[in-house]
Amino acid sequence: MTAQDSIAELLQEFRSTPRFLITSHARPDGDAVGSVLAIAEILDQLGCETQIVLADPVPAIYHELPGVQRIRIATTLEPDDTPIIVLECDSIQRTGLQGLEGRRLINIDHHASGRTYGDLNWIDDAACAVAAMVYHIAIAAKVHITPAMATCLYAAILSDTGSFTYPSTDAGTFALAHSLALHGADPSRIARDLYFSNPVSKIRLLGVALTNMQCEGRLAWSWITCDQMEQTNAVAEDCEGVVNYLIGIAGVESAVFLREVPSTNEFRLSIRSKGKVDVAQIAEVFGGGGHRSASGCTLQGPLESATERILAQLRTGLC
Ligand SMILES: [Mn+2]
Repeated sequence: MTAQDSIAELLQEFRSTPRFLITSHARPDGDAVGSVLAIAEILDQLGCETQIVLADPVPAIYHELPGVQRIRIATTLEPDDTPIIVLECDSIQRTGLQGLEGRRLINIDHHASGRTYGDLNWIDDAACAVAAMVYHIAIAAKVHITPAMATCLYAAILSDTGSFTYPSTDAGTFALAHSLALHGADPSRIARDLYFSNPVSKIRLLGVALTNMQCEGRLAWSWITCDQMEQTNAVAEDCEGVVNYLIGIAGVESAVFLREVPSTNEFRLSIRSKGKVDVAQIAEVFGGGGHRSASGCTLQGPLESATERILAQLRTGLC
């Protein structure tokens, strides 16, 4: 099915259904937050009632996005027959929500590890962000791209392309950014909210993570324990982006950052690659997923064994 066919199928669904519940993945990132807000606004204009539910709170750097107060945090959905639009999730487990089983699901995703678990599925692993797919839906639906919608989509694309640096960034990405700026997205204002509004805890935590860093040939890795989180007064979202400093080292091909999850024996991993190693595949070995150059998964502790298991996979990938 072509993208046009997928969009036509989605629009038919949107125009014939009075209400939708919209969700995205647990520990939402910029693409998750920006895309749920933008698609909610498209559906408003199409006359649908919507509610947005996420399993985890919106990170502070996205609190300025227009409409963010519409997002409700819950981990269990009431039994109901409202169809659910699931954005940016390669499986229903990724939502972190209970109660999706048996519901009508509309799956819109761009992960290499994406699965067709929905009743309708549009998966485009070439899309730089789900927000880019949402933009194409807005154009096809002929809705008005408001400054609010443009801001949410631009913020999502800015964060999901690593500020226009990942391999998915091409001329089309800039055409999209150009259009969104014309429709009222303010690039410097959005960059200030995303990159120049960090809590001091995040910078202190970064200091500890960089002190922990190990570098061996083409591999770099680091970690943060629960004790170190407490010492720096940090919260889980402060760990976002630490891995990018590791992959930023000259000669490093793959990098991994491990964060200890409180009250479990688990570590949450962020994995990056400059392209030689497909880290989506490696994350899938451990039940995770993502993109060729950016992925994540969860491993059982202790730290030493979790580190050894992921490094063994990354070393094999580099051979
Ligand atoms: Mn994304």
